[in-house]
Amino acid sequence: MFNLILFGPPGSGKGTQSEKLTVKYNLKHLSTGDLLRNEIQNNTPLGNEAQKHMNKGHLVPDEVVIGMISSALDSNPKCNGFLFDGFPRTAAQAKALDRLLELKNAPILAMLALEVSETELIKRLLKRGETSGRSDDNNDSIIRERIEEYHRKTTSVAEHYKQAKKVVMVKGEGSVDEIFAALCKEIDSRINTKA
Ligand code: B4P
Repeated sequence: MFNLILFGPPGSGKGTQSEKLTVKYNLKHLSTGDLLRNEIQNNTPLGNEAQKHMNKGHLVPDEVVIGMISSALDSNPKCNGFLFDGFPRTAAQAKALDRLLELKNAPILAMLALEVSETELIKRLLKRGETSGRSDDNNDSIIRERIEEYHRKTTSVAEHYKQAKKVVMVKGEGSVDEIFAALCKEIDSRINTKA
């Protein structure tokens, strides 16, 4: 079993690349963004709480997100490994994930960090906002707030994994296939070293 974290600012392509990586490596995709949007769509109390934060471009409280991930891990005891997409996003989430994975004796193979310029991020998210129906994508100031929130609370998560020498920086600009090939090269070299 091996686990990967796909890391990067909003719009860096985490969701896009996760779809391809989970197929190639037979991993269970855990996107906290998708899990939260699912709760919102189902009009659950958790979804209603999450929506208030997401609509402002803010992160959802740690305890909500950690609880969701913990039950998703428990619901998939037999999978080949997990691809965490958009999680962890705070230092508290990173510590909680360490504890949860320790219990399963299933460490993180790598944190793959996508690097994309701010101009490109804003362009991509506004473009997605034209069709996605996502209220956090179609407003320039909410998008900027999401990027600010990333700098305030999320960039430090990479430091946590740098200490364990797990962080791999990958250029997130170029075609989807080029970026996918670069990610696979990094993953394969780590799987081969482990074997
Ligand atoms: P998320 O759903 O995680 O995702 P995202 O930040 O919108 O971006 P992602 O990087 O996945 O972008 P994508 O591939 O789709 O977060 C949404 C919100 O949920 C957060 O703001 C927060 O409020 C909440 N949340 C989620 N997780 C949380 C957590 N752990 N703790 C607290 N709160 C949490 O790509 C974006 C666009 O770019 C797409 O349209 C795509 O087609 C395009 N694109 C992708 N790759 C491209 C390429 N190479 N070239 C050109 N365009 C590309």
